Amino acid sequence: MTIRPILIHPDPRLKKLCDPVTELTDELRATAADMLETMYDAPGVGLAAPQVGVMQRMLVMDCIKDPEAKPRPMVLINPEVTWTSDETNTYEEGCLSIPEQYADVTRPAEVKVRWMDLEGAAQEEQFAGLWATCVQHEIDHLNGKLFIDYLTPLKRQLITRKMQKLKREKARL
Ligand code: K1U
Ligand code: ZN
Repeated sequence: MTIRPILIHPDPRLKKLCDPVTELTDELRATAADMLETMYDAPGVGLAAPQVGVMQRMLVMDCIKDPEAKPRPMVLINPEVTWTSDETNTYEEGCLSIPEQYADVTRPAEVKVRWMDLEGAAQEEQFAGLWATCVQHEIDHLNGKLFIDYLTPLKRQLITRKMQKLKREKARL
């Protein structure tokens, strides 16, 4: 398994609609394993394939934050939201592609999601709490949407300028 570099905003790949997965290949399984390792290393609770430059509809997540608890690594292929609650929840979100920037985002508090697992079996589950926020944040990535797209144009521009500066500084090292 390999820790892959995470793309930093702004990057055109983070704004693109990802393609559905049509075949469960060994390459896709290796990508999923690398994504989980990359997510745990970051550390993060989720990661979407485009964040590592893979333009396919796959995400990983594990929102068990307690280091004493058993981890629950999940791989979701072609995920689809099939139901959203009317109740909403506001969470101060961050993003591994927008390091050290956080902002409140309001989303449905609970969602039901259908996906295919790495064995090709259909799965459906209702998520709440951090799991619900995370899965929606990751599905947004597959649609080329970032959490800053929920902010005002001014706030989004401020964060984008900070990221451009960070990328220039990193390139100079
Ligand atoms: O997609 C990403 O960039 C990962 C992101 C997912 C996310 C989950 C929930 C709310 C917003 C964004 C993160 O994992 S940000 C890091 C994070 O939330 C975290 C990191 C370590 C421990 C606990 C949480
Ligand atoms: Zn993100």
